[in-house]
Amino acid sequence: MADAIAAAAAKHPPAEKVKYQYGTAGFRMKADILDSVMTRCGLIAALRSRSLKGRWIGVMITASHNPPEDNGVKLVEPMGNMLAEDWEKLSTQMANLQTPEEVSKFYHETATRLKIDRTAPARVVIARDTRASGARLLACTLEGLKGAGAEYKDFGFLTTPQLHYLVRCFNTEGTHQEYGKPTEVGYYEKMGNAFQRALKGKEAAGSLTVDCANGVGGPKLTQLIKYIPKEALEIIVVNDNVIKPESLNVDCGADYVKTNQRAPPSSKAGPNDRCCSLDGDADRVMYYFKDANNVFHLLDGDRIATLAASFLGDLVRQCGLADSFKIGVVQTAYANGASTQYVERDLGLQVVCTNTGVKYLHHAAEKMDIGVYFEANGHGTIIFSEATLDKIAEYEPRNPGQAQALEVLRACVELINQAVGDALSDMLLVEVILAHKQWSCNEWLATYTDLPNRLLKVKVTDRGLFQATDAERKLVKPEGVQARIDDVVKKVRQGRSFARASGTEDAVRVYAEAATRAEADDLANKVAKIVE
Ligand code: 16G
Ligand code: ZN
Repeated sequence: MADAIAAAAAKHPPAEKVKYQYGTAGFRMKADILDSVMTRCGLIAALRSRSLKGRWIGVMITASHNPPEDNGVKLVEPMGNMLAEDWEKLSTQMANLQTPEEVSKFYHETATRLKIDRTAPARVVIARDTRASGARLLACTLEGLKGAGAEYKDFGFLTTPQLHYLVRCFNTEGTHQEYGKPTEVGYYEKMGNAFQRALKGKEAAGSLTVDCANGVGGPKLTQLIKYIPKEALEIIVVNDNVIKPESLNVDCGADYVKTNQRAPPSSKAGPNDRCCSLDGDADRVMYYFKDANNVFHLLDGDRIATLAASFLGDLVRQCGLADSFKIGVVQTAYANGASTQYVERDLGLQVVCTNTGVKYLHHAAEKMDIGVYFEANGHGTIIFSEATLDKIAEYEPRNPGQAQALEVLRACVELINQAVGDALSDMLLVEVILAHKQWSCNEWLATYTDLPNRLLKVKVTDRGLFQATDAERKLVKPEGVQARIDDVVKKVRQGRSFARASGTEDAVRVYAEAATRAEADDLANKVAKIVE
């Protein structure tokens, strides 16, 4: 075994002078320096599975919304969650070892230190997005898996959330937590059924145009549509060209729409047409439309969270379950202040703010009975605690009204991908809610008015100097900087601003919001000057 591991590592030496880091979204960089990382991730995935006595671990090869020449890899825990933090560290250490002998030694020493049975089975599910480098990087990963003697199932092309779904299915098969059939078709069947049951005869008003970022979401959505009756919802698929991988995320997709605050230039949508954009691996979704005056409006992650929280709150009340569990909303500092106020004041629900990065939101939501979590950039989902799921499953309605609401609630539980934020699942949930409320995007937008805001990126020599606290809303270092920020914020009506070191780029991000656009811009510029 020792030799097989060293032999696998020997096939792909690490690139010179590159420091690899398992970050908030796994390893992500230019695809041509990733080969060694992939093989080693194969080894780590096998070891992680062995540490859990052969439970299935996921490996997803993707770089999400990054440009076509990038790629990356993330590992998935048995219930479909992101990799545990101590294993992120092990992955980083493994990726930065130089020689094959060091890799083999590290594998065995880690096994010994963590008391992992090296003869335990190792099982891994693997998939990739549509990037041109994917096939090569898959082969590199398989070399690691084979070197470690792991059993694996290669599912070819999948969206990131589909891979998370499969991992959870494999690990819950035959238990009372059974999540679904562990096949790609099983995913579509589950979504399609739940969607129709949740609609309860309601129909979506008008069609939905979905921009798939020329990524894997395109072909997968085309499959999913076969399980959705056209009378219930007509979906128009655009930007689904995966034959030309160099078009991935170029002038389209959720990140383009959010960053540029505009529809993709190729969009042919007319006034009041409901549109949404997925990102390259279909775990983020952004809604948007142009109003009758051709003004563009974005309905981002904050909007999806508030819509879902208000709908679930109503459903739970209609079921007669309002006293049984609490719904909470998890946001980051980037959530628009108006959305926070709407959830707390109008919906009467608790809001928790966490650090940026999906795993932080997910952990906070896990502490709630029903936890709605979304980043403004469109990544998020809703999770139900075990006790909540049991109660919803066992509850006996007392009248026909309760029975009706309960059926919709149970269908929503099925429709929501509780393993991870899933653009396709989130999108169908939004469609269900709009159909029930008989709302267009205009009514959705009218629930509250966003405060004007500005996001700036400030280049700094060392972002490590910027240390934040209080969910990244306050800087503790460099000393004195926060006091100066507080000073300028104080002078602005409805002003709020913070500066935090980016986790993915060498920069500090500055966010500011205020009562007017001019004040928000001015505040952002002033805070940027302070951190420069
Ligand atoms: C990562 C995170 C994303 C977050 C972004 C912030 C995951 C899967 N991805 O892409 O959620 O919004 O980082 O980037 O957690 P920043 O630290 O550069 O602002
Ligand atoms: Zn993504």
